[in-house]
Amino acid sequence: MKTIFSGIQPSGMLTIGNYLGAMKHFVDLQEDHECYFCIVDEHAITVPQDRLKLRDNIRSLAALYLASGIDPDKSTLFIQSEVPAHTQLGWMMQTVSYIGELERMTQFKDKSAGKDGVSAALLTYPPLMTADILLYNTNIVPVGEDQKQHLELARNLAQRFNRKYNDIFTLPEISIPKVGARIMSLQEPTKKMSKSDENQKASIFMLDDPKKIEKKIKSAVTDSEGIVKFDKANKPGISNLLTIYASFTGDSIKDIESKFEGIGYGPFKQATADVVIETLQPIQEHYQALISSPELDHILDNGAEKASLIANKTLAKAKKAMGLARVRKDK
Ligand code: ATP
Ligand code: LTN
Repeated sequence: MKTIFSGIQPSGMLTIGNYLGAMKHFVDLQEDHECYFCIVDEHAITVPQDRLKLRDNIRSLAALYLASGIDPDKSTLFIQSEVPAHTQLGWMMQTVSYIGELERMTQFKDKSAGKDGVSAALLTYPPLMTADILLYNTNIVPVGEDQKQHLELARNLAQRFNRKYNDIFTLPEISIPKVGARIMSLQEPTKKMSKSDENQKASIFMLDDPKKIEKKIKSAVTDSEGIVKFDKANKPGISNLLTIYASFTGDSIKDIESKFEGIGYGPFKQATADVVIETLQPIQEHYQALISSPELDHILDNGAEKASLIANKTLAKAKKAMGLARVRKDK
C-alpha cells in the first residue's frame, strides 16, 4: 500500500480553497492508502502568531479534519510539534539546502515582500516541510497547486541527501487535483484564496454560516458581460465561481455552463451559494460536536504516538547516515 502525507497550517480558519484543494481529497485517499495527516503548527510560527489564537486554531483544525471525514481508524492525525523528529530532521535537511534555492521560493518571496523583521524560519520553511514528508517514507503528497515548487525542492533535497550520504529516503510524488487546485479570492480573482487574507470578504471559511456564504458569493467580483462561461484570462471571477460549483458538485464545467445559459449571474451566484452550503452544513454540525470533546484529545494522543514510531525510525537512519551521535552496539 502506498503512503500519503500532507499537512495544513493552523494559521487561521480553513477556507473552501483548503478544502477543495486538499482536505476533500484526503478523505478519498484514506480508503486505499496508508495516510498521515498533520497539523503543521511549527510551519505556522514562521510568521507571527498570537499564542492563544494559535492554540485554538490547532484544535479547530483537528476537529475540521475529522468533521470533513478523516477517520482516525484509517488515517493517522497528529500535531507536528508533538513529534520532535520533524524539527530534528528539518535541521538536518537545512544542511543540504542552499540559501539561493530557498530565496527563490515564491511563497517566501510573497510572504516576506515589503516586511520588516522577516524570520529566518520563513526562509528555512521548505527543509522542514521536506522532513515532514520524508519521515514517513511517503510516496504521494496531495496538495494544492501553490505547493508544487516546495514539492519539487523536497524531491531535490531528498535526492541530494541520498547521493551525499546513504540512499535512505523515498522520493515523494506530488498529486494535484484536476479541478479545484487553485481556488481564487472572491474579491481579487487573480490572487489565490488564502486563510490569512486580511479582507474577510475574499474567502469563504469552513465555518461561515449560510447567510454569510450567500452574501460573500453575491458580492464576488465578476464582470459585466452576463454570460456564465469559463474563461480564466478574461473572466477570472466567473471562472472561479464555476470551479467552485464544479468542485462541490462533481459536475463538469461544460454542464454547468449549459445549465445557466441565458440566465445571468444572479441565479448562478445563488445556486453556487446553495451547493457550498449543502456540503458545509453537515461538516459544521459534526465540528460543533467534536470541538470540546475529550475524544479529540484521545485521537491526537494516539496519532502522535503512532507517527512517532515511524518518524523516529527514519530519523535514526538519517542520523546514522550523517554520522551524528553515537552508534550504540547494545541497542
Ligand atoms: P496561509 O494563508 O496561512 O499561507 P493557506 O490558506 O495558503 O495558508 P495552507 O495551510 O498553506 O493554506 O495550505 C493547506 C493546503 O491547502 C495545501 O495543500 C495548499 O496547497 C491548499 N490550498 C491553500 N489555498 C488553496 C487555494 N486557494 N486553492 C486550492 N488549494 C489551496
Ligand atoms: N507548506 C504547506 C504546508 C505543509 C505541507 C507539509 C504540505 C507543511 N508541511 C508537508 C504537504 C506536506 C503549505 O503552506 N500549504
